[in-house]
Amino acid sequence: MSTTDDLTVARGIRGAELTARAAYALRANSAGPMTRAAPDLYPHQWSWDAAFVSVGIAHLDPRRACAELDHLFSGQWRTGMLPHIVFDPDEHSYFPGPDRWACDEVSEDPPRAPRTSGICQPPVHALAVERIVAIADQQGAATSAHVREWLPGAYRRLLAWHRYLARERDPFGTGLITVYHGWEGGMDNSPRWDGPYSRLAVPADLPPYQRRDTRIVTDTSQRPTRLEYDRYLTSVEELKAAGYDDARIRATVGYLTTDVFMSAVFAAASDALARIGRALGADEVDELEEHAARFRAGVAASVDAGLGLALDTDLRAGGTLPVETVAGFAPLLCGGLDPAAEQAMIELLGSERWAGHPGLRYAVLPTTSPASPDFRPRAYWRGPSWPVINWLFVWMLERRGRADVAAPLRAASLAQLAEGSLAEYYEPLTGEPLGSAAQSWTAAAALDLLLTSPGTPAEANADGRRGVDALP
Ligand code: 2M8
Repeated sequence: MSTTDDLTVARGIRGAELTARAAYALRANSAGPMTRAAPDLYPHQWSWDAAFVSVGIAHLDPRRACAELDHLFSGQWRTGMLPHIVFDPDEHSYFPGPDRWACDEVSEDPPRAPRTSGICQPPVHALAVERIVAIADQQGAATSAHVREWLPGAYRRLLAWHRYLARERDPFGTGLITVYHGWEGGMDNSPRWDGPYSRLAVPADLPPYQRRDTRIVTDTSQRPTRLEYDRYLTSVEELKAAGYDDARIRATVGYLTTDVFMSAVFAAASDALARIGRALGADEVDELEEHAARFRAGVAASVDAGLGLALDTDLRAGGTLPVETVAGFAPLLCGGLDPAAEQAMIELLGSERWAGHPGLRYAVLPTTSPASPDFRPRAYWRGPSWPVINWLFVWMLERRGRADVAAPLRAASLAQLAEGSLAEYYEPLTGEPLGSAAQSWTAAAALDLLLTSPGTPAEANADGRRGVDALP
């Protein structure tokens, strides 16, 4: 691992100062054993945020990184699902909170405490655990031993989570994850979901509600609209009516899609979990490798020849959702394309429709192509560039041996972050920070990009062995 001092020399005061700010933000957002996703806007623990955050924290204190994930695991349902939010019982400033979800009133599956939401998010957790092991291995024998002791328990939790996804979210073996709510894929108001949500009728008797997010981000152009929230809450009521039971949900709810980005994350995470399992001498390695192969193939088969991007499917109306969003690059996260198709996708990524668009302030991936009619540069997941997403692409591309493709994204991401506020997302044409400042996963992205060397396969130790493979 590079040290902050090396970075000071290599990059000037900016790198050192950004490192310090990111470390400070993670510490300041810490609420006991968990980290708030953002100081005010998101005062609870979100699932995929926690995984990213745990990697950032690992650079500072790998034991605390393990505790972060243990807190998330304490919310795991008996189905194996890791819920998208684990609520802090002392916090009441976020909507929808646990009373609106009412999971423990309608289902026996969630734990009695902590209270949680009733949906899930992209399964980046095994990827994070693999990184934590690698980072801890570089921080001395005692730290490494602590994480190794923790690893078998984490592996069992992750195994249950992966089995839940493979069983309940892909019951017909298509290699694509089914999602029940636009919040599950994490890109809430992405134009990917406009079609399916437009077909969801908001009932006249939707229980009234008061949003809290627009009290914190008062420029409403940066947040989802009222109609979008009505639809999100309609979905929640339908899920609740189905008792959060997967079979009943699949049979009854009005909004149901596949998610190619989440599927690619699952394929890559299944590779990681299989490697962890093998290092631990576990029995489930073949099963995990089967998941990886199945979902890699499902993602690769989703590429639309016309757009050159992988597309989601509307499972209610039928048909693909032809929208140019960053999720379409999903195959680059997990592999599976033949070399010519992968090369074509890489060229598209650098082209004027994407990171090479001449109007971009920084040559990072925005969430929607600036050349698309769906592009809205301030509107949350409809156009802004998200550091955490660019970090994930850098990380996965480097892991897949494509440091050449990752390098410009890495450099441009750091240039964007040098602005210093660690924003949730950025206006891609101007570089203006938007959403929450001091967002935890942005701090984690900054730390990891600053403290790993460009092009170094993220899980490789100094001797070239992968972290988990180096376990006894
Ligand atoms: C955003 O989503 C939450 C709902 O889950 C919200 O807007 O209230 C998304 O960016 C999501 O991906 C993220 O995990 C969450 C916390 O950062 O915020």
